[in-house]
Amino acid sequence: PRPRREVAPGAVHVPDWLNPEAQRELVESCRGWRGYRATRLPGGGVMSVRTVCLGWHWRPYRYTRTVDDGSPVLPFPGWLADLGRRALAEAYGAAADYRPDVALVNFYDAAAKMGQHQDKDERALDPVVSLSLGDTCVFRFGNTENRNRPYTDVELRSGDLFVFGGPSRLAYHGVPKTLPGTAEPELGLKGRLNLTLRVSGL
Ligand code: MD5
Ligand code: FE
Repeated sequence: PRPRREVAPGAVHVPDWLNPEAQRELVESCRGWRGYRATRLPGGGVMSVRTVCLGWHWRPYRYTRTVDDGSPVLPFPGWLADLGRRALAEAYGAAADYRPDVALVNFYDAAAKMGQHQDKDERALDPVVSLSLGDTCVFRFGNTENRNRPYTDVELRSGDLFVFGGPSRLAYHGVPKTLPGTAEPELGLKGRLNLTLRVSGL
């Protein structure tokens, strides 16, 4: 990987953390998880990303044990928790007692984006581990007060790791756009996948 960069206290970007083979394997795992769906928002909107959840099902304001159609949530694999611990060690430079039990896997097609929001549906404030695959995106890392300026735009590329902890855990953030066609053809992914590993506290 290239050197880690602390974008804000507790927010660490490690470009190029996953090598091409590890990226291909993770894309294959994402393909195997079935049931990607657009999440409906309480205000009547529908998110443009398609999501599949592991461990717990996320819907705005809460985590549930079952998917909305009543089917069980896919399991959170042990190897993914191990990857999360390695990610934390890499970002913070210290072995970590980190036990993620939820993953949100988001697929972005060329038109998808994610508005500025806080991730505060988790009952625990452990760090969030974010892994990016496929097309590059513009990631907007903001402040803890509101969804407007000041913010910093960071390009996240395939293989990049980002860890959000400490004072950055509740920062507003979003994805104003992806850059279609920027993925390496060898990856075999059209669009962008982002995995976030979280501790539900449930
Ligand atoms: C993405 N996904 O690139 C982002 C990466 C989401 C989401 O935002 O909710 O699925 S995760 C970014 C994140 C998580 C927790 C805290 C902060 C950022 N932060 O403090 O900026 O698709
Ligand atoms: Fe988020």
